[in-house]
Amino acid sequence: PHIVRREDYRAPDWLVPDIALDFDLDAAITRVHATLSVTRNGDHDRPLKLDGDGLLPLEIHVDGQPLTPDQWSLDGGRLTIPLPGPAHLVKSFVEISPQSNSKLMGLYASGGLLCTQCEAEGFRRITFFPDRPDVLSRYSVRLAADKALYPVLLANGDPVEQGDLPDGRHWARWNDPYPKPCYLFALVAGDLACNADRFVTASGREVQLGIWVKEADLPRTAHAMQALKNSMAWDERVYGREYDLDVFNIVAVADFNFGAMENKGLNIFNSRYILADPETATDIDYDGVEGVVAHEYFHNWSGNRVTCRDWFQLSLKEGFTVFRDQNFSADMGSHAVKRIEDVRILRAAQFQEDSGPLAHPVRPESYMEISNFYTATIYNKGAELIRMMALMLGPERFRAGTDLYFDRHDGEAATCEDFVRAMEEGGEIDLSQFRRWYEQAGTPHVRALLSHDPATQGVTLLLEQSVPPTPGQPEKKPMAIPLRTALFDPESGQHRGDELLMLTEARQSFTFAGWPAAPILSINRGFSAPVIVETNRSQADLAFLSAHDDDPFARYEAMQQLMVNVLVGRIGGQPVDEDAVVAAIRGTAIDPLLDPAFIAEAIRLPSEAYLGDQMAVVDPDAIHAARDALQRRIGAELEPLWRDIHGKTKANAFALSPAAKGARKLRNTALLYLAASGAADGATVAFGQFSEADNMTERQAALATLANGTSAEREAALDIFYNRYRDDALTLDKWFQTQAFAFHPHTVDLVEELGRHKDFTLANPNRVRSLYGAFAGNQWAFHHKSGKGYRLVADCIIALDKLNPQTAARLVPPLGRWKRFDEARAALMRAELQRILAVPGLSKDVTEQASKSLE
Ligand code: DPP
Ligand code: ZN
Repeated sequence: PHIVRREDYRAPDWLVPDIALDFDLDAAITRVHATLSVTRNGDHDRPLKLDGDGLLPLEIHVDGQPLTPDQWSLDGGRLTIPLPGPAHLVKSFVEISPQSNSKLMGLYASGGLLCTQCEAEGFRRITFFPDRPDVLSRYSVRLAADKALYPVLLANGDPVEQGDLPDGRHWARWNDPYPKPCYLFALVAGDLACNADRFVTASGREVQLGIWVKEADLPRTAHAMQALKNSMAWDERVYGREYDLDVFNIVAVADFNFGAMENKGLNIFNSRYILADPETATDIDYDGVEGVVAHEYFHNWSGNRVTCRDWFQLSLKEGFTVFRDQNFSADMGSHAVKRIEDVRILRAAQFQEDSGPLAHPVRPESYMEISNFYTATIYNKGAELIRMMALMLGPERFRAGTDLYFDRHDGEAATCEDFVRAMEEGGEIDLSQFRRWYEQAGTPHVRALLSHDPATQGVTLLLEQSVPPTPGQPEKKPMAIPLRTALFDPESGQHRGDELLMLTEARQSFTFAGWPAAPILSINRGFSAPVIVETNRSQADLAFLSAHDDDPFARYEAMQQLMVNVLVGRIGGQPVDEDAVVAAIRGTAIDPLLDPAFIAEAIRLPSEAYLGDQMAVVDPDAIHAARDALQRRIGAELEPLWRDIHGKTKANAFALSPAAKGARKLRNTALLYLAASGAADGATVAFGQFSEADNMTERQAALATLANGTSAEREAALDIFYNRYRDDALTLDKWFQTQAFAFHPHTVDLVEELGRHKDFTLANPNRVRSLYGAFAGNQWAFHHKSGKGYRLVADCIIALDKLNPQTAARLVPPLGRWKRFDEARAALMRAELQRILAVPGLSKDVTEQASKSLE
C-alpha cells in the first residue's frame, strides 16, 4: 500500500483558479459536468493529473475540442492529460450513483436527501480534480433536479439565480466568491424545511441564516440557531473575525461519518449535533450541539479563509478550532466544568492513543489513509498545544499572534509552522523548543518532588520529565512544558500566588524561600500542560487540596488522585484508607459555596479505563470489582446525603440555565450512589425518576442506573423507552448505547443480541457507534476474558468495511491496545486483528489501522 510522506510535499503542478460545475441530480444516476480553468504552476512540462475515485470519463474536452481516448490515460483512478500551453480550459463529464454510495464520501443519498461529504478526499468521487487542499478555486455551481423530490437546492456561497425546467425539474445557481480547496465543496438537494433567522455583523452586514431539516424536526432547531448566533458574535468579540457571505446555511442529515462539516457557507451536520429538545436530548447533547455548531462556524476563519497546505497540517485547523470552540463553550457556561470535561475526554481518548501502537505526532510524518488521522491527537492534543501557547503569551499577545496569522495567511493554504511563526512574531516569544510538541508523539511524564528544609525555610521543587518511546520515535528530547504551580500554606489554607514554571530540561529545580513549615504543592493547575504528573504528595495533602485548592481543575484533580490511589492500592492488595475518600466526597458534596455541576464532576469515581491507565497490566475484572465496591461503600455510608440531594435538586420545570443543568447533573450522581448503596428502594427510586422526568437528561440517567443492575425495573424501563422512541433514530441510539455501556454481567451477550435487533443497521454510522463504539469503550464488558467482546467488534469491522471503511476503521483502535493486557487477552486480541487482516479486499483504512495495531 502507498504511504504518503510529509517530506515529499511539492507545490501543485497545475492550479485551478476557477471551476464551473453542473449537476443533473438524481439518486440513481447523477451527471456531473465540470469545467476547470487550469494554469501551469511554475516552469515544467509535466501533464495535468486529476484525481478520481470510481470515475470513468465519458467525455473530455480541452479548449472546446473533444479528446480521443489516446489523448488521456487513467491509472489507479487518476486521469492524466498532457497539455501544451500555460493555461487551458478542461471539461469532463462523468456519471455517479449517489444511492449506491454506502461509504458516505462524495455525493450520497441519506433519508431522501442528496448531500456531499468531501473532506478529506471525497471530491474525487464526484469529479476529476486535483484533490489536495493547496489548490484553491472559485466555484460556480448549477444544480438541476426533480422539483417535487428535491424542492430545495443548496450549494456553497451565495445564491444567484434559479428557475424551472420542463418535465417537473428545476435549477439553481450558486457562486462562492472565496477561493477554496475542493474538500470544502458541498451541495444538498431535498425536501427540507428552514428555520430562518438573521445576524447583523459588527460592520453592519446582514447575513441570512438557515437551518434546514425535515419538516417534522423544525421544532428541534432552536438551540442550534441560538448557538450559531452566539458563535458569530463571539468570534467578532474574541478574535475580531466577521462572517463574509450573505447567507450561512446548515443542513442536518441522518447518515454522516463525522460530527459535522464546515463547507464554506453550507455546513452539513450529523443530525445529532443539530436537533435538540428536552424530550429527546440530554444536557450533554445540548452542549454537543452548541459546541459543534460553534466549531464548524469558527472554521470559516480557522480552516476556510486560512486552510491547510497538506493533510499533515490538519491540526492547524482542527487543533486551533477545537481550542476556539472549547473557549466559546466555557464562556457560554462554566469555565471550571468545561475544563474538567475536556481534560477527561483528552485522557480517555488521546492519552490512550498516545500510549499505543497508533500514537502519532500532532503533525504526523506519514499516512496510508488520511481518514485515519482525524484523531484525538490531531484535534484534542492539537488544541492543548494552542492553549499552552495562549498561556505562555497571555491574552493580548496571543490575540496579536492570531491577528497576524489571519491577516498574513488570509486566502492561503498554510502550515503549522506558519501558525507558530505568527505566534512568535505577534507574541514576541521564542518557540524553538516548543515546536517539539508538533514533532514528538507520546504523553510526557513529569515527576514533581517537593522537599522542605526547616533550617533554611527553603523549598525545592525538583521536576524531571521524560517522553516515552512511540512508533518510529525511540528517542525523545525534552519538551518545553508550562506548569502553573502554587504552594499552599497548610495553616492558612491559602497560597502565595500562582506561578508559571517553564520546565525545559530533563531535570530542573525551582526554589522558594520563606516557608517555615512545609507547603503543599498544587501543580499543573488548570491542566496547563497535557502531561502526566506524578508527585510525592500524601493522601493527606490531596485531601487538603481537594478541600482548599482555589483552582477548580486542581481541586478536582486532587480528589481524583485521592480516589485513584485508593483504588489502585486496593487492586494491588495494599492497605488503603477508604474513609479519606468518603470524607472528601462528603465535604465536597455539602460545600454550599461550590457549583453543583462542579460537585458532580468532583465526586464521581475515575473511570475504569482511567484506572487501567494507571496500571502496568490492566486487569479489567479487578478494576471493576474495586471500583464497584468503593462506589457501594460511598453509597451506603452517605445514603442519607444522596437521598437528600436527590430529593432537593428535583427541578420544578425544565430549564437550560447552567444552574438547572448543574442541578440535574448532581441529582443524577446522587441517584447513582443511592442505587449503589444497596438500599432496598434503589431501583424504585430510579424507576420513579425515569417515569416522572420531564427531560431526557434525568430519564436517560435513570435508565443507565437501572441498566447497571438486574432489577425487574431494568427490563420495564428499557421496554418503555424502546416503545416510546422506536421511530426516532437519534433517541433510539441512546437505547442501544445505554445497554452497551452498562456495568452488567451479561453486557457482552446483550450486545450480541442487539447486533441482531431489527432496528440495528450497519448503514447508519450513529447506530454503529451507539452499539459497538460504546461497547468497545466499556472496559469490563469488552475485555470479557472469553474474548467474545473482541470477536463481536471484529465481526462488525469486517462486515462494515464492505460498506463504509472509514467508520469501520474507527472501531479498530480498542483491539490494538493488547500490549496493555495480560497474555491471554493479548493473544485473543491479536488473533482478531489477524483475522481482520486476512479478509480479502480489505480497505486501506482498516488495513492501516489493523496492521499498525499488530506491531
Ligand atoms: N473538518 C470536520 C470537523 O472537524 C471534520 N470533517 O469539523
Ligand atoms: Zn473541525
